[in-house]
Amino acid sequence: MTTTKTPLTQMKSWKSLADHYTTIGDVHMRTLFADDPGRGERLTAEEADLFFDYSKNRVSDETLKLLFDLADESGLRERIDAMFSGEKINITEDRAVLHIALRAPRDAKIEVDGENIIPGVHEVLNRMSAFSKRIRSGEWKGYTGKPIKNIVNIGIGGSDLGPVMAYEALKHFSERTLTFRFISNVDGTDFAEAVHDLDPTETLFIVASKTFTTLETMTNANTARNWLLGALDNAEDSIAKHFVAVSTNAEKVSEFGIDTANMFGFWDWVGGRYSMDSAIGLSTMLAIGPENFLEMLDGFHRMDEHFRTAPWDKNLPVLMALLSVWYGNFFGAETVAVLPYEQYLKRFPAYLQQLTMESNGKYITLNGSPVDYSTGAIYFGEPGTNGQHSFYQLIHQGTRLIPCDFIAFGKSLNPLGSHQDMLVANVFAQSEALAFGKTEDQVKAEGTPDWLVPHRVFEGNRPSNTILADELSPSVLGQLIALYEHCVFAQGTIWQINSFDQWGVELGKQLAKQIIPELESDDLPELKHDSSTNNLIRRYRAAKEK
Ligand code: G6Q
Repeated sequence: MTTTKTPLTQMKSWKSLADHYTTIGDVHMRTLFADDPGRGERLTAEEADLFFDYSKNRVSDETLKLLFDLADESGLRERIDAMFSGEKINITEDRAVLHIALRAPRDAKIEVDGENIIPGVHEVLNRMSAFSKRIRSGEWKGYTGKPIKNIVNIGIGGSDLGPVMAYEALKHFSERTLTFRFISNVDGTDFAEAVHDLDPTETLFIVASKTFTTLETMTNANTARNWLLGALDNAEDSIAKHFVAVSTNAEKVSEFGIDTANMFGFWDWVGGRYSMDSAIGLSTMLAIGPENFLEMLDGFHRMDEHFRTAPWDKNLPVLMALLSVWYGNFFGAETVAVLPYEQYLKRFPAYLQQLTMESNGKYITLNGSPVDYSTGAIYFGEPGTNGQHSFYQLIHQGTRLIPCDFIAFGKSLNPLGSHQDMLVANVFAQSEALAFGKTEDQVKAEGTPDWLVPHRVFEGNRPSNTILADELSPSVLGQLIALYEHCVFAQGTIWQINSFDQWGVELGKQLAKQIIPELESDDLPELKHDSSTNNLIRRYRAAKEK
């Protein structure tokens, strides 16, 4: 299936932006702020608990107008409506894209193939809540009668990154008598280290896999089963007490030996990297409790409604998306740094790496033709202030333009003396330094010797957004995630790509399946790869035998 649409670079608004870039591209933010002193208050937007300051960007009102024209000409409004109404916009997999249904209220109505999917969503949420209460209260007992103390999520990619990130982000709200671990890598070390101090009789495994066929997850799940059975005299009926599954594939779940009564389902209209608020978030609910989980869903929903209804100039995800397109396609920026000044968000950049790059790392348009412009940027980041003592140098004085998203909070969940003031002072100092820099005259006025002056000049004009909220809560986390989810979709819409498939991960998976027996067989089989791969396989086999 293909869609007909004016190619991006032939759109009127695109051409106007290209023209406009020649006049504004070099204008310094010092000038933009000097000419418009109210800019810092004006170029802001607010929704739910998030305050968004986008004034420190290389844009004028004209730039914004042209970017909004681009959103219109790209049919963004229609695409948003199509997504929310359950149209199968993931055309290469013939699927609707309805993560927004996972957080829709009970009385909402969204149809897929003629069926309202909302009652099913709430039915699973109810089952997750009932199960979480049984585990958290100690009512659910392991095979030997002991309550569960350890919860181990086994999953990878979308079935791991969201749960890990959310657990870390909301640790403050978590039940501290429970221990949470996450196993994703097929590297045996991940499993060994995760369970080395755990008692199998007090451990519950959540096998989280949409397909229930993923090599890494099934390998780890089998190892977990053997680990448990090894401690319980191979009592197969212990599995029901120590394993639950989160999946769309009931058949494979029961083949593995998990009672489907202990399975929490979701649907093919939830993409892996958009699934942390589905049953894939069971570990999150076990950690923070059903009420907090529902509060998080409410935060997502508030951002969903905002994205669906707000005009572009107030629409946080759309503003973020348009700014990133502006830098990526007109300034040649290749990356975006996400810099949360909140230790609990330490895994947020890693989570966003998948959300952004697996979604928008595509060079083929919805029409099936190659793009002639850049698409998805490289997202990376670390929590502040740590990053400042590491890679920020390149953002300040390197040769590349790296737009930054700073995320900061008014209050700390762990108030300690003046820590929070110091933390937040650093956020504001960074965005100020990036935007305005330090001129040669300023450096000289400090008495710097002439030869050292060029090294100490900061040219500035480096853009950033600042997202400010009062405090990190389950709802605020939901708002932040939905903000980036919708930003990704808006970017993908402008680039005319499908943000919801991931064919790029397939080839490596297929080849690995072919290579596994070549590493495991007793005798060296005939190798038919290229000379490099053949040689590496031989070296590995030799190393194994040493
Ligand atoms: C996400 C991707 C991918 C997926 C994992 C795990 O959008 O599709 O990261 O989540 O490969 O897949 P399963 O949940 O099927 O094991």
